[in-house]
Parts: sequence; structure tokens; C-alpha cells
Amino acid sequence: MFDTLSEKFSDAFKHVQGKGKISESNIEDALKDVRTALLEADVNFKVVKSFIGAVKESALGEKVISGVNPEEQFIKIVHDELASVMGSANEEVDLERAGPIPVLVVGLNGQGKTTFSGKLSKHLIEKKKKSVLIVPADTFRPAAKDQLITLANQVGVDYFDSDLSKHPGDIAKEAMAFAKEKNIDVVIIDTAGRLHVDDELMGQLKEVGEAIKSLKPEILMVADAMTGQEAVNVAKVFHETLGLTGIVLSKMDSDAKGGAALSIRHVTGVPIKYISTGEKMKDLELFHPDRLAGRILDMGDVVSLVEKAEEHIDEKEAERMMKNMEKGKFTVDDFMKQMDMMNNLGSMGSILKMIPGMGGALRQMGDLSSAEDEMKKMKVIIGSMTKAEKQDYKVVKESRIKRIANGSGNTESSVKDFLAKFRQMEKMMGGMMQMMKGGGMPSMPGMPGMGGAQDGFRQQPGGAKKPKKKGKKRGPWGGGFF
Ligand SMILES: Nc1nc2c(ncn2[C@@H]2O[C@H](COP(=O)(O)OP(=O)(O)O)[C@@H](O)[C@H]2O)c(=O)[nH]1
Ligand SMILES: [Mg+2]
Repeated sequence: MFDTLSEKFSDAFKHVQGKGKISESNIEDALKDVRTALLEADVNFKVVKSFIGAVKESALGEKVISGVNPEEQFIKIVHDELASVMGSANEEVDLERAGPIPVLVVGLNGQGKTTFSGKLSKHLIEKKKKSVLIVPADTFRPAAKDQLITLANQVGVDYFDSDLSKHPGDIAKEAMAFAKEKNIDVVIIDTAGRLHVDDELMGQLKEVGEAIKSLKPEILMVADAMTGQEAVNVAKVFHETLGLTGIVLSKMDSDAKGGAALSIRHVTGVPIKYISTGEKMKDLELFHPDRLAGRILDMGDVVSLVEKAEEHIDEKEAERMMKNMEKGKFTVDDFMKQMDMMNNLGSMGSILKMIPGMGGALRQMGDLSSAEDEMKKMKVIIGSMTKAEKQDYKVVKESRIKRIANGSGNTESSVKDFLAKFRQMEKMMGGMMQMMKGGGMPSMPGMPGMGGAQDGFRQQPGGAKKPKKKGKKRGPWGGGFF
């Protein structure tokens, strides 16, 4: 998420490094770079102007806090301003009122409306314990109904069997009446899109809005974060016509530059409520401006990481594994389960980025796809191992290697390679357990940045001496988080 922007920010901060205190002259270059970074990320120029003004004002007005170095102080100011430009706290769809609550999902074609409709219903059912009805109302593209029904079945949510020959406004009204009769809490209505804003689309959506106006619909516009300023312009038109109550930024997993996220709230006044971070139904997050600001500035997002872990990691399984490891046991089965847990959390890159300071390290490492390919290969090999072999890999000798290679479609040397790597891992795990018992963290071989000095957040010599507040700590593994 926003890799280039993160990198440019971390370069900009170097201008304040090693300075005694913040002054107009020493933040000038930093501000210039921040400004360029934002403009290059396709942030609206008015937003950039007011952002720079606000940062400058707070930076110069800030008292010198003894023990906190100017670079850290400056980063904190930029962080807070980034968060504030994106909104205040998280705002979700208002679920407190009596149902059925209509949620109208609007936006141009291909932005992710239908996908989001599925994700939101999953979220509301599983996390909010609501009953949900999903309503196909895209009368321009009849195939959209099948797409929505497929998602509905996947998520396990009821759908309304809309008659697409009717006007979408009527479909919406009928669906609301049906939901009322069935005591359904939330009704998600997936509407049509177009390639560009046009009068016919806006006219139609307006009629849908009017048809259910008395029910005070939540109107969410889905905008592809990759489209930057274009998304902001479209949101403006939609808001003027329909009165949006929220924005959903989709495709945040892609290499979006950040322009949409940083401008849309400021320009339209409409809060971003959710972010969509992948094609799977679980890839939906509530939008937290402060956490995203932290991620942009490589401060990580430990809160989200812990939440994700709590959601996706089987606690009992993890505990069992931990106990085994304490006894010095680490089997291929355990390894496989760990890989699965990791996969449930998201891609390797997306997880690592949530750890403070890892963003910079990741940029140095470059592409992680070879590591992910390697993991896939290991999984296939493990898939061809017998239960006994997975419990004790040492029994795997020549003939078994041949069998596993054939079974998994790999060469014998790949299998041997895997066994060698596993042996190494087993050793490392043993070493790690020793260290943990002894209270220290082991160093991680082959992972740049983990030492804390190369990751773009250098500590000043003689800099911060006081313990820092949560959210300010940027040296990875520096203590506290793990
Ligand atoms: N990578 C990624 N792809 C997405 C996301 N949301 C939707 N998509 C993909 O974008 C395409 C268009 O999505 P769809 O929901 O059909 O858009 P709609 O025309 O607005 O209903 C599909 O291929 C989706 O899988 C997302 O958050 N991340
Ligand atoms: Mg659609």
C-alpha cells in the first residue's frame, strides 16, 4: 500500500535528521520533499497546500520536548496531519437504528461494487451478527446478477431474486418490503455502473435513491484507489447527485499511489468507511485514518496486525505448537500449519509491512514473490509426504525422496533441498526457544533491516532517551511489541 509515497516520505525526513531543533530553515527542504511526494502520489493540489500549511504551523509552533529528537517530532506531526486529512476516527455504517436498513452500493463499472457487496454482507453477518439480504439491481448488465448470486452462496447470505426487467427503483422498494416482512436487519443493494459518469446512470441512481428515501438509505460509493484524482472527481459528482454517506476505497492491495485516499475526504467531505484489500470475501477492513497514516510512514500498524491475528489464528492450535516447540519438537506438520496460518493473514508483504520499521526493509529486499513461490513449492512437496514422514522427516531416505518427487511433480534435488531447509529451520526453532527462555530475541539471518539501523528510521546518536509512547516506537524488535 502506497510504497512509493512511504519511500519518498522517509527520504524527506532525512532533512531534519541530526538537527538540534525544528526551525523554519531546517524543515524547508523536508516540506518541499513532502510536497513533491504528495503531488507525485496524485494528491489533490488544494489538499497538498493545506496539508503543508498545517504541518508547517504545527512544526514551528511545537515546543521542544527534551529527549525527543526533531526528526521524530516532525514525523509525529506529519503522521497526525495525514490522519486528520483522511478523517477522524473510523465511521462504520450506522447499525443502531431499526431495520431493515438499506445500503445502496454505487459507483462506476469495475470499481468493485459487487465484490464489496459480498464482503460487506459477510462482515455484517459474522462480526456484527446481523441478518442481511443482498439485492441485485444492476439492470444494465444482467450477468451481474449471477455474479452476485455466486458471491451470496459463497458467503452464505440470502439474496433477493430481482426481476431485472423492472426499474431498479421498484426492485429496491420490493426488496425493502420483503426484508421488512422477513425481519431482516440490513439490505445491501448492488447497482449498475458505467464506464464514465453519464446522465442516464445518474438519473437512474437518483430514482433508486428517491424510491427508498424515506428509509434513509446509507449510500456508499466504491472507488478504485488506483484511479487517484479521477476517483475524487467521480465522488464529487456522485455526492452532488445522490448525497453519499460514505466511500469505500477498493483495490488498496494494488500499487495505488495514495492520491484517492488522501484527497477524497478533504475534497468531498464524505468519510471513507471501508477499504477493500483483495479479491477474496475476507479482504475488507474498516478504515482507520490513524492506522493508515502509520502504515504510510512505516510506523507499522501493530493494532491491525494483532486484530487480524486474533481473527484468523487458531489459538488452541498455536498453543499446542508452542508447547511442542518448547519440548524441542518441530515437525513438518507444524511447519505446514504455520504456513497456512500465515496465508490466512494475507500476503507476506502485507503482514511484514504492519510491523514497525519493516516497510523500509521490505523496499530493500524488493520483490517477495520468489519467497511466496518457494512456499507454494514446499507445500506441494509436503502434500506428497505420508503422515509418518511429516511427523518425522528423518525417515525420508532415497526411495522415499524419489516417490515424493514423482508425486509432487518436482525433481529429487528439490525434495532434498526442502529437507535440508527444514533441518535448518528445525535448528533455528530450537535456538529460538533457547533464546526465548533466556529472555532475548535471536537475530534473524538474511533479513535486512531487522537490526534496526538500515530501515530508514535511524535513531539519532544521543537522541531519544526517554521511553517513547506507543505508536512512536519505530526501531523494530526494539522491545515492547514482541
Ligand atoms: N485486487 C483487488 N481486486 C478487486 C478488489 N475489489 C474488486 N476487485 C476485482 O475487480 C473486478 C471488478 O469487480 P466488481 O465487483 O465486479 O466491480 P463492479 O463492476 O463495480 O461491480 C473483479 O475482477 C474483482 O475481483 C480489491 O479490493 N482488490
Ligand atoms: Mg457489479
